Amino acid sequence: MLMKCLRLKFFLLLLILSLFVFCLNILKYSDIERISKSYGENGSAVYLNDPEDIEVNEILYQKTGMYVLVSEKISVNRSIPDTRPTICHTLKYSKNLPSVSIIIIFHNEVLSMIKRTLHSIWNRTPNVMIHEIILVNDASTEQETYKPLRNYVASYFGDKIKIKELKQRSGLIVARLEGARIATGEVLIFLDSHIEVNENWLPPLISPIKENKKIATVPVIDDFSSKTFEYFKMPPTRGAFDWTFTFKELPIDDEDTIEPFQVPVMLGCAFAIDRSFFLNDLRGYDEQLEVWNGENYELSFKLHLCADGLLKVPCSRIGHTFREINPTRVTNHDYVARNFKRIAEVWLDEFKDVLYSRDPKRYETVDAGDLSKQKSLRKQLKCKPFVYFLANIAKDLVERYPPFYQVPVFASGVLKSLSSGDNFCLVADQQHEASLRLSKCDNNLIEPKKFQHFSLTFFKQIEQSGSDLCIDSFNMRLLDCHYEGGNQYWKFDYKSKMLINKGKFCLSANVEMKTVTKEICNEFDRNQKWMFGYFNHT
Ligand code: UD2
Ligand code: MN
Repeated sequence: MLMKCLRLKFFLLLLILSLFVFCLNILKYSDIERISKSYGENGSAVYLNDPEDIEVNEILYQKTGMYVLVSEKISVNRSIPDTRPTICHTLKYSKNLPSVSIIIIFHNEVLSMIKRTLHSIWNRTPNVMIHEIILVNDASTEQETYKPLRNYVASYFGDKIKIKELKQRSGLIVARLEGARIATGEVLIFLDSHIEVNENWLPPLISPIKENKKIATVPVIDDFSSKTFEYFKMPPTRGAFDWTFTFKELPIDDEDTIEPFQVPVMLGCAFAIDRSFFLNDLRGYDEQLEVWNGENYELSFKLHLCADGLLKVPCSRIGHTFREINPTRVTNHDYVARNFKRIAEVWLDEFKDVLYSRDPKRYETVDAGDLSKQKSLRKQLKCKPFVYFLANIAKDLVERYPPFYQVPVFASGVLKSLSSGDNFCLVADQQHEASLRLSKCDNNLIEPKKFQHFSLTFFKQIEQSGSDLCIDSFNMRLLDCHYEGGNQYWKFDYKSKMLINKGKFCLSANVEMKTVTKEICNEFDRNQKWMFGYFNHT
């Protein structure tokens, strides 16, 4: 009897439970119904009808660069289209990915947009992967506006979200560093405060960092309108710049690729990097960069020249809105020129003059400040010369935005030995591994026969003209030009007339044997002195 009663009770309990689940489902569906009728779902555009709203909205736009009333109409949990290539849906990622600290900085940003940024992360990220989210308020001026934020995040997201208030306006570079310093996750993710992350954005973004800590990764950046908030899918591109340091994009060969690929520079609004690598090895950003702009170049150059580079991950996507009017700018001095000059002085080598030549007055008058810390960091990390970046990572940047109006060769024609009065020139067969010899110089010193025709190129390689072969100091033969400096990097010293490799070896003629070798440089050795048929002095 007792058993029967218990069984009945059990069934009743089960029935009540099923009813409860059923009701919950109905609620859930009606919720979806409600949301699908609300504004901006699936990333669609939203417009205002009420003339009064439209007027207020325009006033707020001038202040914030966004249609504030439109943003407020849209749910913080709105859906956006999944813009990933379809193959991404089937990829599997390790369960043991590093924990992440997400750092979001803001100064005077639209509150409803900050909230949507947070909710998009919350909704589209496996919760266990989020170690913490750190919001850094870079001393926004209308503090009252942001007061409710503390309670809001506590009630929606619990204690995973921390807010750090900066006492004084520090600019986005220092604000990010302040966030990074209190972060305790293994990987840092830096985000702007007006973004919407897309489906499963995080695992693909940090997977490459689990494999190699000496890189940073960026997602493909989609765009949404700062007026209608319509969400647009964007193609994957390679970030680059022209010689005014304006951000530009270069194409990639295969837009459907899902493999992470190297890109020259990042935009800056979203990237992931190992915390210890960023703070301890790369020493974060140059802390003297002010307010906004340039830090994305600085970090990208460091990554390529001193570590293993910067990868874009096609399966990770984040929407960001670019504003035409920006409330975060400061107008009392040209901090952008100062930032650019700091970066140019430290990282650009001889190419800094290319940047300055585009606006000489601006750069002459601006003081870059003390650079000793940055310069010694570059030495300490044994970073490659800037030409490596141009030649290997951004070769098409040079083609599209030639640093010189015409990419020059520094010298060309015959390469004549000054060793004796015998008129001997360098010659080599036009083939891989060809050895270097001396023979009587062609009469035409500027346009000699092709086996005697060499150029000291823009990339400081001695190329046999018309071939893709370069003098390689490894075995002193012609090898395929590799644009990576090292054995193929030759500096011509005008004064001593020596061609110097790796700072110590010099191209040397042996007139008796009719051969060419590398010897330890010696200014007094006539065999090490050379002359090109033609020098380009521009
Ligand atoms: C881009 C980047 C941005 C940054 C910048 C270069 C994208 C899409 N955005 O400009 O991340 O790399 O280039 O510096 O890649 N902020 C502060 N304090 C300030 C100024 C700005 O906290 O003094 C915040 C601001 O609220 C925002 C973030 O920094 O969350 C980036 O500023 P932005 O959105 O004005 O920069 P954006 O997107 O035009
Ligand atoms: Mn932004």
